Amino acid sequence: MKKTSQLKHLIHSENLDFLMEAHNGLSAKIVEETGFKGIWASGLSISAAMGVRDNNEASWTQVLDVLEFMSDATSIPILLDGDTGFGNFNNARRLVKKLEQRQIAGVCIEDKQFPKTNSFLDTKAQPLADIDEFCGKIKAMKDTQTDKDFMVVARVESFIAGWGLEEALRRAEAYRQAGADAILIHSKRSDIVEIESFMKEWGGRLPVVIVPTKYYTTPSSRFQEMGVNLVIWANHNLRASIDAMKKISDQIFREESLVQAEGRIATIEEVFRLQRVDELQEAERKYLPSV
Ligand code: SPV
Ligand code: MG
Repeated sequence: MKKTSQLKHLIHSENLDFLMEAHNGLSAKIVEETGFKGIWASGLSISAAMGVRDNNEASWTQVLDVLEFMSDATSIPILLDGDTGFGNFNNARRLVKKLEQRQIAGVCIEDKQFPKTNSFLDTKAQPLADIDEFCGKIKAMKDTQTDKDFMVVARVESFIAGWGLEEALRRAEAYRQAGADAILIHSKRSDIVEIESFMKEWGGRLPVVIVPTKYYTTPSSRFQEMGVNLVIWANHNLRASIDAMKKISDQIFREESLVQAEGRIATIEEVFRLQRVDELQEAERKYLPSV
């Protein structure tokens, strides 16, 4: 099945499905090997891995380069965190064109303003996009895609920006009418009060995607009961790698030796395996002149 159709299926199936975050080719491969059926190409994680902030400091083509490696390395679908679409409708539709060329299965855009700010940063109010402008962006993206199964997910940031349920529903309905394939409803509360209230009133008009980073103590069975279609584990490979890198750097720095470190990290052979060195060796036997 095409990657777009795989993602469409995950979004539409009755079962609760999960996307796991990846931020480069290696992490994307690990996510696939683990058994996940799809990948979240997280804006936070990709920017952090590049050493910059989640404020569109990395250009959209730099993000595209990372995605190309992720897509080439895997056969499961990737949903890109497309932030605000990197500009107006015109930038967003060009993004769709370039994503399709790289076999990216879908993109999520959020109704904030460029340059965006991470939803969990409390530094200042997060201004929302004008509804009509955002609807025009969704329409332009849907009109641009050439694969009918490419997914455009509209992310509603009303709760994040301090608005109530009414505003969230008004926006989600407008985005549905503009042609969005699914709604991502985001919340930074540590409980599911906002998500629950939205799910009740939304009534399954379109599939719903959630990101339970802050309400992580909620059992996934509860999400299924509420009628959520897709859950995104949004940044956990990045955070795991930060921890692992800090620990091993610290140990090697202090001990000025590799003796204790060696047994605590992946072997070089494992690196080769993940790079598919075996495939190249086989190709060399086939294509290089034998000596
Ligand atoms: C991301 O992973 O970059 C997201 C999800 O947008 S969140 O950080 O929860 O806003
Ligand atoms: Mg993001």
